[in-house]
Formats: sequence, structure tokens, C-alpha cells
Amino acid sequence: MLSIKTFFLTFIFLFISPLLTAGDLAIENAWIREAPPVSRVQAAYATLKNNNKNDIEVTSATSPAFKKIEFHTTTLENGLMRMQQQAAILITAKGEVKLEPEGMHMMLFDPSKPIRAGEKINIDFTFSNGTSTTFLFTVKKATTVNHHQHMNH
Ligand SMILES: [Cu+2]
Repeated sequence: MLSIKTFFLTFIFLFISPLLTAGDLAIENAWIREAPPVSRVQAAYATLKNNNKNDIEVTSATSPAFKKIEFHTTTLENGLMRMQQQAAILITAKGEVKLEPEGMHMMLFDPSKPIRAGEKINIDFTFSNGTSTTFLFTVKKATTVNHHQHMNH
């Protein structure tokens, strides 16, 4: 039987862990850079907008089209671009995070088959509250030179 205290604590817990609904995280300009067929790694970019009054944390990303997805930041160290893996992407309440070339991005490893410009790829985001949402990314040809070096992975 539930005690008043348990009931109260359960209520508090539900109150502080709001469910993420589809509209809470808006994604814009979601794209994957088309890579040569020999490439085992490519990058994905998007603008993530948090419409919720609570922070949203993306703790992992998966896709049926890739073996593994990592979150990376790019930093300039002694004039060299270096990428560092991050455990999660935090989008603060009402804030936005841009995943962009030479900034924070998603690194996609080992495509199950070569993907070409124009294709649409599903990427599933899992959030810190355990829910997940699928977003559609469009494969595009790079319009800028890729200064990214992925040799150190
Ligand atoms: Cu990277």
C-alpha cells in the first residue's frame, strides 16, 4: 500500500522529470556531409532548438545506417584543429545548439552502405530521461572545403 510519503515523493519525481514531447526539441537544417564511398567516417550537422522550459540533454545517437555515432567538439590547439568526444549534448532551456563544420558535430562511423546526396537518413536521439525521438537528416554534397581531419580517431 502506498504511504502518503511515497505518493508525495512520486508526485515530486513526476513533476521534476517532465516528459519530452515531439515539439520540445526542434531540429533545423539537419544534414550529413556526403563522403567518398571509401570513407568510413562522415559528419552530421543540425541546429537543435529547445522549446521547453527545462534543459534537454541528448545522451546518445544511433542510426540504422551507421555502426556508431559520437558527439564531437572541435577546438583549436596550437593552430591545429582537434576533435574531442563528448558524452552528451546539452541544449539549455529555450536555447539552441548548432552542430556545424569546425564546431560541435556528430561523427558517423562505418556506414552499412555508401550514402549519396539526396538520400534521407534516420538518426535516433536518446535523451537523459530515457525517451528517444527520430530525426531525418538529408545527405548533401559539401559546399565548403572540409578542414576536418579524422585521422586521429
Ligand atoms: Cu569528429
